[in-house]
Amino acid sequence: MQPSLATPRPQSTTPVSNPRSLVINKHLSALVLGIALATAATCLGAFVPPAGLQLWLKADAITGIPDGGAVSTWVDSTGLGGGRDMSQGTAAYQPLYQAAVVTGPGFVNPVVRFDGANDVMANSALHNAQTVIYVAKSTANEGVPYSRLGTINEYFGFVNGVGGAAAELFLKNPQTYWVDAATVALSGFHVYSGLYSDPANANNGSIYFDGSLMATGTGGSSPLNLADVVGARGNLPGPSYDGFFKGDLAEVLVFSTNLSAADRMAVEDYLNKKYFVPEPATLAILGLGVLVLRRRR
Ligand SMILES: [Ca+2]
Repeated sequence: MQPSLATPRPQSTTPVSNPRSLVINKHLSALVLGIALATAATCLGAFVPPAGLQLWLKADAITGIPDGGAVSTWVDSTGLGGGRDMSQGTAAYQPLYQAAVVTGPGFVNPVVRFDGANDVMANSALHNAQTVIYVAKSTANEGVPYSRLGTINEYFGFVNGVGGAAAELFLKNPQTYWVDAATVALSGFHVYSGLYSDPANANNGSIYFDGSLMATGTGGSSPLNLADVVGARGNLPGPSYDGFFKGDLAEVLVFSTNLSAADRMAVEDYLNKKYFVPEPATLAILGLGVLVLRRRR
């Protein structure tokens, strides 16, 4: 005869209120917290982007602006200098800093919010751009989160379907779409990657959505020495802008090289961990907390 699965396990007789075990648990908890926080800081802080990085915009690198305040400068984090900071001198065209938008267990990330009407920022750094990767959320039908400003402009963005149900991603120059017509479900924040000549895809133009290849196109691009624009499509002469982006930008990385699959995935993994996965510290604390509770029964 099979033993009953419902047979209760013997209960531990260890008293829950043992003062000594409480002191030990407090010390253990403090130690675990310290180790876990250090581990989390190391995981994110140690990220070194692949070679060729030309622009690195992080909303969490913005300081001194209160929640909801206008952003006149979005500092570049490459350390290269050379006029890479994004700026907007006209108050009505400045996007807004939102302090706590991309949140989850153990992490809070700010964004820069564009109004879709006239908000745009540009820099004066002239550099090549072959790979663009960003974390964004679109809240309107059309918009260009990142583009290039020059005699030939190129842009990378997406068109939300009505109601935000679907989207087209595109990688384009003024004459023709190189990559288009990838329809994807869209809501919330995602990691978007675009390469003008993807070595992992027969050197075609490629667009990835959360790390999955969504669309390809032939045409490619010779390196172009242009400045950066976020929040709209930059055009010359003028400069003038259209295709204003309505939504939130959390982070943008631009490379002068076409990243290998391994390098692209390393960037996507860094962004995924930062914006979408609970901190290792939180997981460690939660896991060990359960362990401690079980052992104290
Ligand atoms: Ca505005």
